[in-house]
Amino acid sequence: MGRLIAVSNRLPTGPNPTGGLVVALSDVLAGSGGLWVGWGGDIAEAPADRLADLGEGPFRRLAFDLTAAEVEGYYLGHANSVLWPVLHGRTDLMQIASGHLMAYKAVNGRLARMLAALVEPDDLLWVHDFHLLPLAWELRALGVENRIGLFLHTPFPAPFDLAALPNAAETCDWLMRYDLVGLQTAADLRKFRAALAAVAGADTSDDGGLVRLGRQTTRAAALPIAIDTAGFAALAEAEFGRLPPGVVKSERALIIGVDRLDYSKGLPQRFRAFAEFLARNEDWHRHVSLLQISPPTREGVAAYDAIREETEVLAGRINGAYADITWAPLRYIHRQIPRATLAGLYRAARVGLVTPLMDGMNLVAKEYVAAQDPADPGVLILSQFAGAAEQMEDALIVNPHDVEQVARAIRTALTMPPRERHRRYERLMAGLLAQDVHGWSAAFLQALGGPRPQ
Ligand code: GDG
Repeated sequence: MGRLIAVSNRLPTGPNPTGGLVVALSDVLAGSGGLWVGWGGDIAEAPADRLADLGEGPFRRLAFDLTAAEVEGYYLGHANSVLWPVLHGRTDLMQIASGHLMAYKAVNGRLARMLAALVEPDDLLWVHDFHLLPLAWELRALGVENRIGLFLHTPFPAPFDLAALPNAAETCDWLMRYDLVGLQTAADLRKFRAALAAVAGADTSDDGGLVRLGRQTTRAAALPIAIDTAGFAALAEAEFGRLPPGVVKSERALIIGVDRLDYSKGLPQRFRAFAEFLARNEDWHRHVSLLQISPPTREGVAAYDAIREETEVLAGRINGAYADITWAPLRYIHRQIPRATLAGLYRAARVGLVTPLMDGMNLVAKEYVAAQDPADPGVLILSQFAGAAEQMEDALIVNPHDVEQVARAIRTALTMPPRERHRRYERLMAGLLAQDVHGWSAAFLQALGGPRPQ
């Protein structure tokens, strides 16, 4: 194999970038002399046709810039105001603008030209996520014949939702130019095949995963992303002891929620379920608190301003109704906290509350379990609509729309006997150890490097 070239919207930044994806790809990138290409986060005056070499680190990083207009059209516009809602079944939130679609294509076209200039014949290209759907199409147009794989971190939509895109058939055509399209779950794979057949008339009769459309053939596979289980467990164990005094109070049970502030994560429904739990369980007043950590994301997109408003109003209302002079039932943090602190907090929490309305995988569910103390593990409550639910059947699986059911699950989790907590934790943890992020990246690269789909 030649070099691995990873391409994503955002380049991992900082002196010591963390996160499972970076951990997983670091070894392969370093071992193959490979590189990672992405937006460095800078805003340029004019579209630049050159990548900046950020040099040092575990692997080589090459950054491109975006202009303010490109951030508006490509990133906040077509990617986050059209594709993200469609991929999450929220076509009602789409903000279609032809100028945004043009900017999306222009950025992908420019990135393809910069990549084509540095690709060598044996390199493997691994493209990440919905920001870069046209990249393989653009690269093929420039004569790049290398293996190119896409991993889609989001769910894949039903045919009906995909059809709501302003360019549904073109989007299918883009996907067909990849040698491999990796999806999070078996359910997403089924929807991918159904949508390509319904929207573009693709032939999906092959049961080996090949999809054919005109002269193009691609391979689609369910390759669920995972975490660096052992590394995260060790981090949580070390950091639990470093939590500031007062975070863990022996008389008070902690419930934790961690989600970018996104409408797909179901925060209003979660807060309503917690309020329902408080209303029905007076014996738990003063003995439980929900810590919700929700760093800001995609600010400036109207739907994100709206979810922030709704979440803050609900949080204020719950504390107004239930708090007393020594206890607030809900602590809501709208800032990013350090990853190490997060790991310690997961371990301190009796309950992990992960209730998205729609989620590609949801790594928080996996991190919460990996962080638990094996001698006294907490309980995961998990939405049936998170991709993670396909693998994590030993969580308390809930319908996030059903606030009464989630309220009951909170009580079940808080009162679960130790034997059952251990049984569920051990099965979940065995799954996370057997399928970690190193296995995931190896599986993707093996599928990408295997026989070319014909
Ligand atoms: C997309 C898909 C898919 C969160 N708050 C803080 C913080 N985080 C970290 C978590 C976790 C990550 O961010 C979030 O990952 P998720 O998987 O939960 O969700 P998305 O951001 O929506 O990710 C998703 C994922 O891609 C991978 O394929 O699972 O479905 O939507 O690692 O720990 N980290 C720090 N401070 C915070 O305040 N340091």
